[in-house]
Amino acid sequence: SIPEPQREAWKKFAAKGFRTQEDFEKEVVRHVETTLARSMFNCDETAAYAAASLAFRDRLITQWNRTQQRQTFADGKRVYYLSLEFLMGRALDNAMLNVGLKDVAKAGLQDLGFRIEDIINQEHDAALGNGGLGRLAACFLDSLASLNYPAWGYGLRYRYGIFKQEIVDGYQVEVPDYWLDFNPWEFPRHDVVVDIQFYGHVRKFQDTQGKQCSSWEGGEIVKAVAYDVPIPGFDTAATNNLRLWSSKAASGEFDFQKFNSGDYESSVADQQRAETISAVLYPNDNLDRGKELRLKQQYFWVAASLYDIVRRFKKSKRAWSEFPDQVAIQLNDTHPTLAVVELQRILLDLEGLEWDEAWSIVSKTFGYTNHTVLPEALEKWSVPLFQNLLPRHLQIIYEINLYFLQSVERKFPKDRDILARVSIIEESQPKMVRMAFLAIVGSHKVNGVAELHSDLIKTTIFKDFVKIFGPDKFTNVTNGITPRRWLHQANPRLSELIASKTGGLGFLKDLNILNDLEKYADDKEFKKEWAEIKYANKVQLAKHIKSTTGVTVNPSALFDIQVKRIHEYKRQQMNIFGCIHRYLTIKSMTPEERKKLAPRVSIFGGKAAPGYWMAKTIIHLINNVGAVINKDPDVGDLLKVIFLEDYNVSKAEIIIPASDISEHISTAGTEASGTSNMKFVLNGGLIIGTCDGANIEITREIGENNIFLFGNLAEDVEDLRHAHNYGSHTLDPDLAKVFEEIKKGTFGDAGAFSALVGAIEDHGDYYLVSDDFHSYNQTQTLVDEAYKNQDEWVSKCIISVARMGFFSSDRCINEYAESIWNVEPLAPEKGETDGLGK
Ligand code: NTF
Repeated sequence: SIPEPQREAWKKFAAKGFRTQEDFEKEVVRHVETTLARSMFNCDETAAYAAASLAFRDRLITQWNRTQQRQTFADGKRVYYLSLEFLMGRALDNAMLNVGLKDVAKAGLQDLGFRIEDIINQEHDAALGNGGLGRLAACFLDSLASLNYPAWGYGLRYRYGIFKQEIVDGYQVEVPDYWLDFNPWEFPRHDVVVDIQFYGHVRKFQDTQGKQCSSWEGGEIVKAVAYDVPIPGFDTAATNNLRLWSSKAASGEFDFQKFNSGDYESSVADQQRAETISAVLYPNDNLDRGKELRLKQQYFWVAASLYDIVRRFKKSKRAWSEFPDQVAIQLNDTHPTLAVVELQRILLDLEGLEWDEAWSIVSKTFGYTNHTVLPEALEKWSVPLFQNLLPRHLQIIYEINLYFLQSVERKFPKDRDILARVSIIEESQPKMVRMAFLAIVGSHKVNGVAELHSDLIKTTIFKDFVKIFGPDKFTNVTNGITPRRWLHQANPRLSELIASKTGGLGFLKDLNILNDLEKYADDKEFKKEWAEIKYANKVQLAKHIKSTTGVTVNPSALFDIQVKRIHEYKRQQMNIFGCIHRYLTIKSMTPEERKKLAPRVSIFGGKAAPGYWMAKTIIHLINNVGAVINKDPDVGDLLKVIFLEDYNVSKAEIIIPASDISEHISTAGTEASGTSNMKFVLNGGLIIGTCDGANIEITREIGENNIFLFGNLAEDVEDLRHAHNYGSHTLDPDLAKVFEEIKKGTFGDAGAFSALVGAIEDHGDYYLVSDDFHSYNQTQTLVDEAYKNQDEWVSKCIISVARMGFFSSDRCINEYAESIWNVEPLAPEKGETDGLGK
């Protein structure tokens, strides 16, 4: 660092963020003319976006510097959130709003000849995630910064995020998402590079004191390079860091020795092999495929992150025993579970601690969040694969398991079966490492993400572990969403209306303030403004639908939306069968009867994993059904079926504020929480849903009169499945008619959909579509009726929004901080906040 006498100069010339419109414009022009080497004669919208982003990035990074200095100086406990996915979406709008300078930017851009909306729309989504799990991580980062927690996110800098979805002839086609062409939001840290080892072997030896030691040797080295993304808090100068690792060949560009000896191709191949590690996000949601490259990604990311965390801790020169007082690491699902093993290895092999001492530090440091009970999503890695890639880690896992099983045996000496059930190693062919069990054993707290889900993990998949560790190790933290992005940014007019009635934007920091809205639930004037905003949002979505699909929809119709990853357990198939049922009903009606119907637009969106054939079939059916219904003159405006291509975060910001009703209709007990349910209600839409995940708590909060619940309960699912397979399984009569229509070829070649129909008719109907179909349609009829009474409908929406305070991710982060991490916020000093615009 700079010696004391010279620091005055540094202080005098310290970089400052702009505050005024004039300063903002100066910064934009400077970036256009210098950083981008352009001028007013060739500054297009892309360049203007780049320059505006760089102006904000400069501002954020000065705040970031101060935040980091303050945290280092305070020397308190930090949180590290390890997630293989961060589904951030766009950054510019978010930065402008969180810093409080959107108005300044808007005026400044206008003065320079641009419309702010056009500039915002230039940005490519940062789509480093699949769905709910990755978006939750992004909401958490926003809350951590907004609440001034000293926290870092650690992830991978994929060159390709989740694929772009195109619909061609009704089929999903995947196109690579190369998003790094120009990304002004990241800072490469070419000085923060970590060597990561793979393969090799373990050498055993005795040290000078005669102690048995192990050393991991040989194999190959790949470099991890840090890229930092500043995370601005809302209405605070605190700016946290998201550190993403990128892989690079250890030998630099390529191997010169090989190159000089004429082996050009293989020298480049080595480099490419190294870069492959962080090349692409695996596009599976709620599914584990066990590919070696995925395990490589996990170790690469975990080892680099831990190296960083340990290095930071060692600077403070504290005793190792204080590590858990300085460091809390949260495992976002089992993907980073290797961190448990890596920290044990560092303490044991590199720092020379004894096993018990090391293990006591490790198991106090980690917390594990489970996000699913679906068996196909629970990670397992084959032992031979592990042995080859991470031989030392496998040894440590075996040792962890040995001590763990010994403790279980001491506790339950008479129960022989329990050992096989809870062993971290599954005795299959080949043997498998059960990552969730490893995560439980290596953490001090395990949490589910909604009440029902947290109860389910305790009574089903982790039942034995509750017996072993006691119930206190298991807890619930119901998910939340950031109101900054999901209300203020996505629905600016609604946010403004709420602000006008609740005394400003304070509700964005304390969402319980929304309670104040309840007294307007019967206020005529307020309801009118409310309804106008909803209508305007629907007009905006209708335009998007027109421009992307060519279909005209009536903004006065009921907009019924289901957007989320396509999955059998989420039951988009039930929704589209419901649309067919509605279509058949309309066709069978007289024109007089039709006049009484409420017009509806059924809107679907979401990606199918590229290898998930059934999910792709569902997309195909939705598109084919739309193609028939949308041009049937008997139907007209009464029903339209739309599939929106390439659902992502920035599209969600247009879609969610435009819903009247949205569908959260998973088979009870399968959706751990769901988070879009919260976003839809917060934006003044009602929901139709099953008693699953967070729907249950949403009902508790907003009242059962304000939600349309239907279907079988989680506690009955097992018996129903059993009855399908061993008893008699009669198909719901309405569903039978729907299937008949599909088989007739009304929606194209029936053969294309035979597996989808067969799964229900002949193969056990695992997701209970037939069992819930009647109650689903009945409830949709109730929705139709309720929607006809607009006055009451709007009141329901207002009351629901007023009661949504609980679902802020701020509440959620405060719960983690208090009950799992034991960390305190560290607010910026007064002067630091002064830089913020209002
Ligand atoms: C998802 N889990 C769940 O399926 C959602 O219900 C939940 O809202 C989100 O996590 C966030 O908690 C997964 O994606 C995974 F990976 F666990 F399968």
